[in-house]
Amino acid sequence: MSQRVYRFTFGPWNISTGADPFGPPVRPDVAFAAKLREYKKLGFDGVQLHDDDVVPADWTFEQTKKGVAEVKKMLDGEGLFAEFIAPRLWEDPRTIDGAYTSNSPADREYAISRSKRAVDIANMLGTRDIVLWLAREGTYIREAKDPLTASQRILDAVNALLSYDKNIRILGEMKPNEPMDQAYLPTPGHFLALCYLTIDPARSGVLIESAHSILAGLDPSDDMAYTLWHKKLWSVHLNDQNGLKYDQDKAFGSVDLRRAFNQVWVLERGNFDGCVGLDVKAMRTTKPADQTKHLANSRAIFLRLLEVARSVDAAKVESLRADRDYEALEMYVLERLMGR
Ligand code: XUL
Ligand code: MN
Repeated sequence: MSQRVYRFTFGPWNISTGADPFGPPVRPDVAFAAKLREYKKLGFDGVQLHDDDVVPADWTFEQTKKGVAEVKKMLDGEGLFAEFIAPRLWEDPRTIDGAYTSNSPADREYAISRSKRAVDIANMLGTRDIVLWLAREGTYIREAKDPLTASQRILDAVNALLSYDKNIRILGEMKPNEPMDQAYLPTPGHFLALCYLTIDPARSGVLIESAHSILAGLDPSDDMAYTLWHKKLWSVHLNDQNGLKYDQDKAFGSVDLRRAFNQVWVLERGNFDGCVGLDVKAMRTTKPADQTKHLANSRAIFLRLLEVARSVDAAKVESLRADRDYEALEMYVLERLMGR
């Protein structure tokens, strides 16, 4: 039986002030350095970063180089590695109408150059992975952009980054809606198809977030299985989601333990060797002293479900499948989940 050791990561945004669209922060801001000190204590190995989690986006190249070197020193000091850099292409005024798919040529140019700068930061931090969450590549009204042109523009942007640096990998993190009404390339399957059209399919893959698949009405473990089968699942954002509403980023397994189990089971069976990233939010009601509990809990649930996955009797599962006795198979899975 496999005894692979998983590496756990999360982003600094997962320790947050609790602000939401309807109310202000309810917890004091935690400094970046203080957040980094929490990682090892919580059992995490690496950090996922937006470009501007590392250094402000408007710094010159010289300032950037110096700032990134300082962050690298902080990471090294904590024994942490940077898993990926994600250009934050959704806050600057020049990304109001989208980044790569904006109708403004100048704004599209801004998005590409900011993404190239994220590649530079990745190199300085010693990671080759660039995550693209295409937050604003979509529309509020369908007629606002031409979807044929938009698809080509996303492909052109990915190609521009792949040719800018021959070593980096691009991981698309797809989400069907929010902030846009409807996103282009709304699922991992859509981005996967684009991967094969890029100038280097071997360096084009996906990061799958559980909640994003659920929002698309899909089962996250099936999305993971499909992309694992393509050998293109290079990272995950595990979390949970209570139905079709805003992106909730709930603690992993907190809504549907069986759905969470199926994700862990497929990652284990599929020999997933990326990092186990958790993209989870503390509840707004959480007191400052407890603001990392959701991270520790999500990791603990993953490890508990891993024990369950490793205890599954594969021969028994196969024989129940062969016998088409799915009632017994379901009961077997539920009993394993209840510790029997
Ligand atoms: C958005 C989302 C982001 C990305 C990082 O829904 O999941 O946090 O994971 O940019
Ligand atoms: Mn995410």
